[in-house]
Amino acid sequence: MSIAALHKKEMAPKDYKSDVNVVWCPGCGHHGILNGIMRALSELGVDPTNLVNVSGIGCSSRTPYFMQSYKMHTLHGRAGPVATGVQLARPELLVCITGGDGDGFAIGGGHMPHMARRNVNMTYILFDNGIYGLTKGQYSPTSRRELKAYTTPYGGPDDPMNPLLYMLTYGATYVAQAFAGKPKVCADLIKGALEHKGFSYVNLYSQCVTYNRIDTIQYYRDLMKEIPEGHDVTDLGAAMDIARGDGEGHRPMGLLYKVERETLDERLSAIVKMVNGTPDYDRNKIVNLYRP
Ligand SMILES: Cc1ncc(C[n+]2csc(CCOP(=O)(O)OP(=O)(O)O)c2C)c(N)n1
Ligand SMILES: [Mg+2]
Repeated sequence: MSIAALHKKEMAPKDYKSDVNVVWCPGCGHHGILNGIMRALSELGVDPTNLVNVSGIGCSSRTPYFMQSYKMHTLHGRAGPVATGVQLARPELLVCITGGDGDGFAIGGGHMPHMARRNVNMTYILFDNGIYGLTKGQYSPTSRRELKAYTTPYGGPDDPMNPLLYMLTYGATYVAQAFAGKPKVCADLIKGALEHKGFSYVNLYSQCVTYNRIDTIQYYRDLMKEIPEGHDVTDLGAAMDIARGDGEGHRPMGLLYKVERETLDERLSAIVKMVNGTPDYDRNKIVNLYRP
């Protein structure tokens, strides 16, 4: 997708809302992220008929229902491969995944590195509440050890993973983080992600007021620290240092990394062009090379 080439439409953020009732708990951070997404779409003037929102399963994965766009609510953890297929089949559309920490990093974890290393031209917005919300409170790969969940009533045995370091390591070309209590910051980072050519990943902390009672909005307010001005977003080493944390227990808020790299659809179309432009290309000959 090139956002500049898309058909534009002037719409207020609330116009991106569908007529499906938002069923999240009152006070859930997911509301703030939804507002941030709609604000970003409005500022970019995205025509909802140019947008495909793909999700897996979870409270956060219900986002496509609440918004105007084409959408696919797929299987738990499988938004990535489905969205990759959509992007390759219809590269002229804007493709976006919305989903949770369980969906993305537990059952869907096997797909994450491949979206990043292949630089699939789409955006992944991860609602990170450190819990499985929809299934009523099991600990997730991003839960803190202190969290007493149904599956870890005495606290967890595992250290949480670091989604930012993970995405930087595997080659995502846009990596950002914020929290639901700052919808304007979320909107700005999502806007940048949607405009970016390549795989953009936005990690958005979200308070789960029902099943994760320790990661409260106040906890996130104290936890998040804006990335200092002057950070060079093209410096991978500097981005990784920031992703590791400041040593005082804070987590970064803002844009960590943004670079240009060839996307999967560009590389595939180059291969197709090469094959079509080779007069003596014989598909069977090449296939036969691999036969015993
Ligand atoms: C194959 C499969 N396994 C398990 C489930 C049950 N399940 C549904 S949602 C979910 C976890 C959701 O957590 P997360 O992705 O963090 O989203 P949240 O609800 O917290 O927004 C699980 C385990 C399922 N639907 N399908
Ligand atoms: Mg979750």
